[in-house]
Amino acid sequence: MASAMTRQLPFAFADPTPLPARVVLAPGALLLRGFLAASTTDEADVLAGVEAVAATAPFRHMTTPGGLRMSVAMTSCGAFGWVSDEGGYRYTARDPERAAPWPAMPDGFLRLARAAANEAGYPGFEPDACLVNRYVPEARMTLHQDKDERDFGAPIVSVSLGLPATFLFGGATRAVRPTKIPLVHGDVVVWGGPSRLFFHGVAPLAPGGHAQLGATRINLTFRRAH
Ligand code: MD3
Ligand code: FE
Repeated sequence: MASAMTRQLPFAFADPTPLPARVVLAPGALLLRGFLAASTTDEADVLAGVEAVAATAPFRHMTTPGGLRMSVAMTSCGAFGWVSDEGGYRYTARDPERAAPWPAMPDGFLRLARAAANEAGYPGFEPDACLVNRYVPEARMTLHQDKDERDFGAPIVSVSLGLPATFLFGGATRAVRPTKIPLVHGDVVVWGGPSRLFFHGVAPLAPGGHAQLGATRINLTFRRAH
C-alpha cells in the first residue's frame, strides 16, 4: 500500500514496481517477472526438484545432428524427454543414457507450470515434458525454433533460475533481428499463440555468482510434447 510517506520519498527510494509484473513481449508471449517468488509454489521446492531430477537423470551434453557438442547440459523429467543425437531431435519416453523412463515431474514443477499458464490465459495446460537446461558462463543457445512437439496450440512455459541471462527473441523467420530480453532468477515466460514458433536463443552466459545456484543458470521449459 502506498502511504503518504511513500509518496514523499525521492524517486530513487520509492517502491519498486510490484512483482509479478506482466510484460507482453509479442502477441502470445507474456513475461511474468518474479512469478516464482510471488506464486504459492515454494521456491525451495523447485530447486529441490532440479536436484532430484538430476540425481536420477544426470545432466549431459548432447550432440547436434551435425555432430557438434552442445554447450548447454540437459536433462528432462515427465512422461517424455528431449533428445538430440546424430539421428536428429525428438522426444522419447526413455532416457537413452540410462535405458529407463525419465524421472517423474516433481509436484512443485507441475504446480508452477499450471499456475503460470493459467495466469497467461492458458487454463488446463498439462505439460508431459520438462526440459532442464544448465548453463555455465560462456554456454549459449543459438537461434532456433521449438517444433518437435506435436501440438503447437499448447504454450511453452519457461522458468529462469540462478544467474541472469540475455534471452534473444526473434520472429517468425530467421531474418527478424532478435530483441535482447534480460531474464533473472524467478522470471517466468509463457510462449503461446503466434509467438510459439518464433526463433529464439540465449546469448553466452556472463560470469557471476548466484546465492543458491552458484555460477550456474538453470532453465526449465514445460511442454506438451505428445
Ligand atoms: C520462444 N531454452 O530449451 S527458454 C529451449 O533459456 C530453449 O534455456 C532457452 O530455448 C533457455 O528450447 C529459452 C524460453 C523459450 C522457450 C521456448 C520458446 C522461448 C521460446 C518457444 C517459442 C518461442
Ligand atoms: Fe527453444
